[in-house]
Amino acid sequence: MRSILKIAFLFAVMFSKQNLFAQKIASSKPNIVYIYADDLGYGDVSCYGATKITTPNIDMLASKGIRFTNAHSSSATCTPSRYSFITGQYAWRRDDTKIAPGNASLIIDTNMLTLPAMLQQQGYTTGAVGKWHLGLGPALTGPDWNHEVKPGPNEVGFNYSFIIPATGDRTPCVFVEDHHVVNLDPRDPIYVSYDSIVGNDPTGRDHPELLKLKASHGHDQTIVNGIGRIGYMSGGNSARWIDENIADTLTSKAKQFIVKNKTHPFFLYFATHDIHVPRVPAARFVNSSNLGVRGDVIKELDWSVGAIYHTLDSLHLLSNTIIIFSSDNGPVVDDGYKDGSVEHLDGHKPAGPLRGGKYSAYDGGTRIPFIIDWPNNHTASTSDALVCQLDLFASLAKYFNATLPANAAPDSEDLLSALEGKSTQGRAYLVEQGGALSVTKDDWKYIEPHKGPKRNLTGNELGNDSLPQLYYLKDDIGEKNDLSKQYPDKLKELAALLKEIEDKGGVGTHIKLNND
Ligand code: NG6
Ligand code: CA
Repeated sequence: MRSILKIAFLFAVMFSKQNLFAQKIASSKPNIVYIYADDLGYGDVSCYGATKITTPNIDMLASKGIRFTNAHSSSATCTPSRYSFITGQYAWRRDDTKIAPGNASLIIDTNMLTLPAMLQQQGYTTGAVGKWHLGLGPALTGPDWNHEVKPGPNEVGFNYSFIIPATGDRTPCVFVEDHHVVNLDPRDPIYVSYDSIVGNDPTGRDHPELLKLKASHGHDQTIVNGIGRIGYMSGGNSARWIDENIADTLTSKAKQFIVKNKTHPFFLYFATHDIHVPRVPAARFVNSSNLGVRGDVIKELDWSVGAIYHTLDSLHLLSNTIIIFSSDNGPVVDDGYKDGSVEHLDGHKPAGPLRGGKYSAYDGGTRIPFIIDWPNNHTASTSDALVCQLDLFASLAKYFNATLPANAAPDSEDLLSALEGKSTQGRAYLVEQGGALSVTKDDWKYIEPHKGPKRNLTGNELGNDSLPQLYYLKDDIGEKNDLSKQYPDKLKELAALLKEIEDKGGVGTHIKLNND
């Protein structure tokens, strides 16, 4: 009897050890879900202080995770921010990373080690669902919409992709899944041009009477689904998206990716179309907020976040998944369509206390909501550490104790301790990109002189000035008091720092490729 008990005891120990071992493997390779909203501002969600709108699902992430108050996208527009996130390199180091047209060639070098490719090396299955906006197709010719659309996400580290090629307001208005336009009828090929009209589709310029959404600026080329776009297209009629269904389509593709990959580590890059223009929510979100259509698409975005969260929950994956929520740049209200957002603001401040928004060198351009919900963390915390989305590359490499090649992710810094909430120490300094570049260090912010206009055509403040500007963010988060005259030495010091960073060509953590 004794020996039977002994054997039973030994078995129990072995199994619990094995169990622990299994758990350890699981937690050293947690799933990573990166939810990347578009044009969502620092003040647009209730956990960052919005009072005229509630975002319960985004707030739920914050209630279990770390909410960063001084986190930045690398740029105040989409293409450069996404480029930096995926490559770990400041986009302004290259001059071809500005807002990309819908027929741009892939701007990421396929020989570069990207964040998703690094995760593939760690055994992850990687998927990109949603807005791409980093170009597609070979350098000289651009994308071939009617055959294989490549190179693209699948050539720079994603095993699976289901994407909006550029933006919701740019042609072609079709989804591309793993190299192919979804639902394309080969008898109705797609042609796209950003120079001259193609085919016979009406344009917003010539047929404004056909528009269900009028433009306030631009957006007067081919009409698709009653909306004038940037760029011309013809053909591909069976493949054209219906704007009202975009959030449902993307959310369901993201859910499918999670379900399909639930048994091994996965990385999901879920880049929503919300809340970019054209703002066209599904019928059930129309009037779901009190802030007009811009509020309604915030509600739709919040629903998408909840849908992803509940999918993970139903598959019992929450205890082994890192969920990160952020936005690619600051907010904009009028971004080229007369959709009533300006009229319905009702005192809501999309950038919260910050000055400027999308396109701006002021902090409203790049300081964005950034929440990390680590597995098995059940309390809310806040971090004021200065962090940037481009730091996730080196920080995740550190998480795996992986070493990167010397030339990989040159501007990404290992801030793992800060991102885990174990340290309050963020970056020593960060370069932010509006039109002008700026550098922030020890709460001082220097904005380089820039000849561009003070406001763009839709009235958004750009932060440009022919003279250099200096602000002390600790006392003046709204960048109201330019201290450049009072603190000439500080101005000089930061101007020199910015130049040094520009000249250096990347100062990130240089770690090598293999696991230690
Ligand atoms: C601007 C568009 C704007 C938006 C932006 C890109 C006009 C007047 N404005 O040129 O609507 O598409 O480009 O936004 O056409 S981003 O979030 O993808 O960077
Ligand atoms: Ca954007």
